[in-house]
Amino acid sequence: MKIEKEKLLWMYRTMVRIRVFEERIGDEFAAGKIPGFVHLSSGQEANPVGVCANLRRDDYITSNHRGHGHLIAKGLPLDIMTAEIFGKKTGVNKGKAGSQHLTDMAVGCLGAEGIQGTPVPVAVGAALSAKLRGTDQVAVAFIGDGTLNTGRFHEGLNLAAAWKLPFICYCENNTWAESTNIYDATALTDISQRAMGYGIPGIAVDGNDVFAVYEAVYEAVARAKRGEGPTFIEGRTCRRRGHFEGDSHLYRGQEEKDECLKRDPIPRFRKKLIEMGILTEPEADKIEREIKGEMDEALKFAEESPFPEPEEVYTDEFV
Ligand SMILES: Cc1ncc(C[n+]2csc(CCOP(=O)(O)OP(=O)(O)O)c2C)c(N)n1
Repeated sequence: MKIEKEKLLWMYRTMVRIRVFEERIGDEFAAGKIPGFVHLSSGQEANPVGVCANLRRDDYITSNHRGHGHLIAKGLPLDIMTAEIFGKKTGVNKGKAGSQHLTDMAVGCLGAEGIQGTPVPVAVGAALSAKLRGTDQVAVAFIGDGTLNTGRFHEGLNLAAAWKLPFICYCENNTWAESTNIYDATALTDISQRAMGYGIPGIAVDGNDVFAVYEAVYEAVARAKRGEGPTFIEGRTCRRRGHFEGDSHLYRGQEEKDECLKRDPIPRFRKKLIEMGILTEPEADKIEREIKGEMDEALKFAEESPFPEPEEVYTDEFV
């Protein structure tokens, strides 16, 4: 499939942006500057980028606890996102959402959710709204493999299939749900086969290959826009870090961790773009430098911003 140069460069830049963001947020958390929990998505960047490269700004996404990459790929600026994670008043949700509930309607993000499974019915609702309003918008729910056994997943996917809604369920299968492996908790580990139970297509792709993700989602978006209903896509990926920052991460063997580092989607994409003549080594290095500078600015903005006033604690709870 041919992807235009401008889009390929956006995809590369966005994958690097997510990696730089996540690694710096990890450092800031370790330095005690971030309240609450953070769950980083380093290693999984090809999934949000391959998905969101197919979406318009007015398409919808919902996300989970490991959501930073999804929001960055959908267009949320780093400064107001960093400020939000720092709990600051200038954050995209005025410092009241934090890492796990980042929301920005301006870029079609209906919210990250800390409760597993919730991204599915919320995105299905958005897909129903698009259908009723007669728009050609699509809605994507990002979930992890640990969410497949929740009732919300089943109820949402069933309804979306029955009503042929413009919905895509994208599952980042990193094979771990906290410290529980998919092989210990799920009988059918070839999870894209589950789609058969809903009467919809189920596709499995290498979630560390951004081209493979892009192509699968391209087809799913076209199907949704034709009014043929949802698609379930499994991106087979791996996380480079622990479940959350501070996780001792002892439940995974060294061999598996090393294997994940070798599967890094970013050098793989970079190499491919250089072979294709889209990018040169110096241009790729420049992109990385620029993004590090952008992140320095975002951190400065977050650190220098004030916390919300105590009297604001009950405002903006419902909008
Ligand atoms: C309904 C519900 N049950 C349990 C939890 C606790 N919990 C938080 S993250 C997580 C694992 C999620 O795994 P997965 O969906 O595979 O995503 P990953 O962390 O691998 O990205 C669990 C069980 C929760 N947040 N919500």
